[in-house]
Amino acid sequence: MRPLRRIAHLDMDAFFASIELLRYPQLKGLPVVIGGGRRKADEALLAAQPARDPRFIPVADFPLLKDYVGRGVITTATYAARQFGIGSAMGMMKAARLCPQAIVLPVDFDEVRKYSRLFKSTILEIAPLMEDRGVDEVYIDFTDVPGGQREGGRVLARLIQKAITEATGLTCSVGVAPNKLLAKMASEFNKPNGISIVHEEDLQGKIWPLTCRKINGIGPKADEKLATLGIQTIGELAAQDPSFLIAKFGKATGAWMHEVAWGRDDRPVVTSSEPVSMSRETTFERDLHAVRDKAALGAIFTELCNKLAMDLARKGYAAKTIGIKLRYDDFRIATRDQTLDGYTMDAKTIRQVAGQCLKRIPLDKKLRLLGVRAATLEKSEHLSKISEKDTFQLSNRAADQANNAQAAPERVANESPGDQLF
Ligand code: TTP
Ligand code: MG
Ligand code: MG
Repeated sequence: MRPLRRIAHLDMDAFFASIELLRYPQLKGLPVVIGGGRRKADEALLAAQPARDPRFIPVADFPLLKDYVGRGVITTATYAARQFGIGSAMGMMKAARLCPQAIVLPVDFDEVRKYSRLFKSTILEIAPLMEDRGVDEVYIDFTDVPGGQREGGRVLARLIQKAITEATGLTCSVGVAPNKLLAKMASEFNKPNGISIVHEEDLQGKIWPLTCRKINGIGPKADEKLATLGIQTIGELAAQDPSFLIAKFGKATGAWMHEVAWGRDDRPVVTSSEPVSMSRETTFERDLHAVRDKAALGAIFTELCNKLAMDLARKGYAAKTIGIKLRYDDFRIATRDQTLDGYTMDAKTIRQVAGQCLKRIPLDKKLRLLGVRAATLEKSEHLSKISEKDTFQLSNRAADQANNAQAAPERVANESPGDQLF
C-alpha cells in the first residue's frame, strides 16, 4: 500500500531578526526590529568600540526606534516586538509610535545568505526531497523518509527542528499535512518554535474556521472581494457552489478557490531551487513627485534596472516578465508588469519595458518607493541566442495584479535575500 502523502512546510522564526540575536545575544527577549536598509547605525556602534566583542556592547548603547530618522520599512521584528503590534512591511515611523523603545538594526544580507544555506543543507542531510521556497522557508516531502509517518510526521519534524537549532542556533516552525497548501497554513499555527500536524479529517476543525486570507494565493484584493460576497472564512468559501465562484472570479481562479477551500492540492514538491523572480527596490530619502522630480526619479529608476540586470547576469538568468512596483506617500502600492515575447537580461531593455509599465500607473501622488522586478526566469544557458530585436517585441499583457486574483500566490517567495518585499 502507498504510504499516506505527508508534506512539511518549514519556516524560520523571525529570520532576519533572529540572525542579529546570534550576534548580539544580550538582546534576547527584547523588542528588536530589522529595517532602515543600511548598516550605518550599528557600524557606528562598533566603530565606537572597535576592540569590543559585539556580545559585550551594553544594551543601552543600541540605537532605538524612537531615534530613527529615515523612511524605511520594517523587514521583520522579534516576537517580543510583535507584541506591540509591529510587523513586516510597516513604516518605521509608525512602528516607533507603537514601541519607541524597540532596538533597530539593519539587515546583514551576507549573514542571511549564510544561515539560509546552512539550515537548508541541514535539512537535506535528513530528508532529500526539499523544495526551496525562498530565503527562510522550504517544503519537504516526508512521505518516504524514516520517521516521516510517525505521529503524522511529528517525529521527523522534531528531529529536523533539533538539527537546525544545533547547526545554526536558530529556531523554526513546521507544519506537516497531506499537501503543500495545508502544510503552509499549518506551519503558522504554533509559531515560534512549534510543530503542527494536520490530517485530512482536520479540515473542518482546523482549516475552515480560518479567514480566506490564510490561503497562500488569496491576497488582499481577492479577500476584499470575497468579503463583499459575504465570504469570510475558508469554511464559507467551501460552502459556495463552484459555478458561483467561477462566475465571480473567472474559470481558473474560481475553480482553484473551490479546490483549496476543500483542502485539495496535488502539487508535487519540486526539488530544483530555481528562483521565482528577482527584484530591486528602494525607498526614497524624501517623497518624490513624478513630474517635479522627474530627473531624480529617472536616475534612480535607471540605477534599479542596472542593478537588476547585474543580479540576473550574476545568477545566470534571463527574464520574460518585467514589472514595477511603487508605493505612494499614502502607503498604497501599485504594480504593473509586462511580458515580452523573448527573454532578456539587458539593462536597457529592462529599463524601457519598466518605463512602459510606469506609464500605465497614475502618477498624481508623490512616491515613497520604487521597485523593478524580473519574473518568468530561465537559466540563460538554456536559452538559445536571443537577439535584442526578438526580446523587444512586446505582448502587452494587461497585467494589473492588483485587480486580479491569481491562482498563484500574490506574494512571491522572498527569493534571494538581496531582493526585498515583492
Ligand atoms: P517571513 O518568514 O515572512 O517572516 P519571519 O521569518 O521574519 O517571521 P516568522 O516567524 O513569522 O516567519 O520572512 C522571512 C524573512 O524575509 C524575514 O525575516 C525578513 C524578510 N522579509 C522581507 O524582507 N520583507 C517582507 O515583507 C517579509 C514578510 C519578510
Ligand atoms: Mg519566517
Ligand atoms: Mg518565510
